[in-house]
Amino acid sequence: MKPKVLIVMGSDSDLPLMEETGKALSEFGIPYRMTIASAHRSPDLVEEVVRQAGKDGVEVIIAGAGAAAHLAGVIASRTILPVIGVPIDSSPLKGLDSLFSTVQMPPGVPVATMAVGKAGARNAGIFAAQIMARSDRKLAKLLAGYRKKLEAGVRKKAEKALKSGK
Ligand code: RP5
Repeated sequence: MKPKVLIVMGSDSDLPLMEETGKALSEFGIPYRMTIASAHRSPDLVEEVVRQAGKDGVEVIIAGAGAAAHLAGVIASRTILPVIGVPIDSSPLKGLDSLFSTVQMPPGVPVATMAVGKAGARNAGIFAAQIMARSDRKLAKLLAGYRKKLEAGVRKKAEKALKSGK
């Protein structure tokens, strides 16, 4: 199946975290491709990967990077596809650096920045699904069902807490 989402990460050390994004996409049946390209170590490869994504009909690009995390912004500079950034907590600054360098895009070239770390990696997959659901009814239904499941989970926990007096 042709990938609809491209996940790019700055290093193979980001893979365990970015697999969360892949898992979320799979839950909604969205085909994706994952690759590694570094904005500072392999800038030409980043360009190639983005160009190929355009040719392949990819709809959303997700970029995860740690430290001075300029990957999502560099990718966004090369495409008008929506780019979702995941700041990774891989450096001694525990992701505060990645958050700032991903979120703080100057006007003109936006990056939709997620939370730092695992939550952000999962949310990136869900957010990509939400973007694509604008033109995909089946996907919109799946997302609505997912939200219902989330709510049911909270209601169940609330009931349990009330019963036990916690
Ligand atoms: C960033 O630097 C990567 O996204 C990774 O989070 C971090 C460390 O990379 P490695 O030194 O582990 O390759 O470019």
